[in-house]
Amino acid sequence: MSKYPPLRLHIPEPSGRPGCATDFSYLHISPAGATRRPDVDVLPVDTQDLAYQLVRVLDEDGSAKGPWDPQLAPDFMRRGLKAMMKVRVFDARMLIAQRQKKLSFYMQALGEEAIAVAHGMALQQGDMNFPTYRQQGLLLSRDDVSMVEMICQLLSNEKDPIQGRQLPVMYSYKRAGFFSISGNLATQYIQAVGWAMASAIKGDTKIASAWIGDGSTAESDFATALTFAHVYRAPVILNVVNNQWAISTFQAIAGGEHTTFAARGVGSGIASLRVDGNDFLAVHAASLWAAERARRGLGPTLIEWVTYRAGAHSTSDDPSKYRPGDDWERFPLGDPIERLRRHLSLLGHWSDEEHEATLKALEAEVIAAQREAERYGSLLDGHIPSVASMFEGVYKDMPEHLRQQRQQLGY
Ligand SMILES: Cc1ncc(C[n+]2csc(CCOP(=O)(O)OP(=O)(O)O)c2C)c(N)n1
Ligand SMILES: [Mg+2]
Repeated sequence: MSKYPPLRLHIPEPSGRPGCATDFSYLHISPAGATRRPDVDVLPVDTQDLAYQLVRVLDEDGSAKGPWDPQLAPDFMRRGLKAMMKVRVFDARMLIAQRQKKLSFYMQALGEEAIAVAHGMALQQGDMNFPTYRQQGLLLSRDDVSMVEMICQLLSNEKDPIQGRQLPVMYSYKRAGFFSISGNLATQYIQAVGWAMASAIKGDTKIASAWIGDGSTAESDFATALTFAHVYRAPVILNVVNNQWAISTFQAIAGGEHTTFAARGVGSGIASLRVDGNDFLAVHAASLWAAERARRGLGPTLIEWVTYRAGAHSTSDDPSKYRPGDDWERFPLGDPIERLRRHLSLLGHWSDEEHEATLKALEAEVIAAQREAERYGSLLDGHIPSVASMFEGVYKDMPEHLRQQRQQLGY
């Protein structure tokens, strides 16, 4: 007989269930302004404490505090606020279009808008993001990406730039620093590191930005990417968007319980930060810090963005089955749009009237873009790319067996 009791497997559980409030104390939220800001040439090992704290700038009352305040010009912040509002309006409208069966599938970034928008605004032309499906803010915050074209991709219509070969939301914009989204989670993380290594091998000045969700860090590609990034000091930013959920699976199942995702970076020899992802100023400041490290050849930075996926995982998901309905309202980091709005209002650079007018203008802009995109068809009217296009884009010279198959289809 063993002197020990029988072993038991520990199964992490979310701290809230439908009808029962979540105790968010597990997030260990530090006050705004409390976390130190080291120089960009800090050694990875000396960021250990930062991997367990939270970089925050915006206080509850809307004031900016502490060493991470990026001291942004009001116009820049107004641009950021408008871009976040645009993402939210766009998402709401596309969600309705999916319910109307005009598109087959949609994924919102509700509650996470600050991350992609403020990060994208910290990068430079030529840098390359390897995004997941929740970083539409990287595209919608740019002037050189047509909203009409994005909607054509969602509608899988005749003007879909990728001809229906990807799920809706899986955009691809090389010229806008947006690598094709992979439906196979985590694959893009290692590709981003490889792209960054290639940039360094060529002696270029461009950097890569890799994106992954909390749940997907459980994929082995995540660990492989960290090893390569560390060993070759790749000029890459390793973003982990911890929105607490991976469809219906709580982040603790991917290993977030009693530790942080940022700590994975430090453990791999990578400078790491844990940042309030709903704080536009903190996201921008941390992104600039990491971009500067990468560009100066100081190595990769892993950033865990703490946020909350306020909406359903996708249009195929019903979160009321697995979590409390009012979680987002009680989430201690609040709503990213409301927080920047409060800050700008406090500075006298935004008003309720301007907010309402902006919302109206954005709604009109999205509706107009949708109308134009629908002229080229939608799933509802069956105006999808020609079947013949299925045979294009793989082979330079079409092999005989494909030529025959195409002929059999009458093309
Ligand atoms: C390799 C792989 N495994 C599983 C899936 C199915 N899947 C799609 S999204 C998702 C959840 C991902 O969660 P997370 O990484 O936290 O990202 P989030 O959706 O929260 O942004 C899963 C399991 C997939 N697409 N690819
Ligand atoms: Mg997640």
